Amino acid sequence: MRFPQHRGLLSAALTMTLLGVAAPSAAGASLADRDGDKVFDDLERRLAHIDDSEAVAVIVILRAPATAERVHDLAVDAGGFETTARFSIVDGFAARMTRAEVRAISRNATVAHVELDLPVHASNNTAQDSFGVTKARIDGGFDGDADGSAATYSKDDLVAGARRSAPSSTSSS
Ligand SMILES: [Ca+2]
Repeated sequence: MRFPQHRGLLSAALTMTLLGVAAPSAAGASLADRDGDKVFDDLERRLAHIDDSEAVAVIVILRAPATAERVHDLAVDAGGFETTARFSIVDGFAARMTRAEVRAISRNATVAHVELDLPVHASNNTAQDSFGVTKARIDGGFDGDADGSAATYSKDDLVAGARRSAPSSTSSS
């Protein structure tokens, strides 16, 4: 499934929530459609610098499920672009489109927006304050201080950690 390798405002937010994926490396102003034409700013910049016949990888987010029939009809209406993946977690699909195809599909009422299809990078840093030792320390107010000096560490201070145990063997030999 190609979904985790794509980015975009909606898809990235959902991906981060479900899979612990961090914000795209190029996050920021690019993940916006400031002129409201349903084509993200970074895609518009890219389209401005390609030939009419060149296709770019895009993600199209729909306002309805990306059924095979719906995506096929959108492709026919917009000029016959190549669809590379359909998504079920979000209503959308990936495709390769020319500038004219992007403009055509963005005018369709079923389309929420069109964005560049670029890589994202996995990270698990954001969960540290929500689970495990850090969460327990925050909720319980534990600072590990047992020697009377919270600003320093000594052999008398307390240390907590988490260890993942190997599954017990079920061998019957
Ligand atoms: Ca735009």
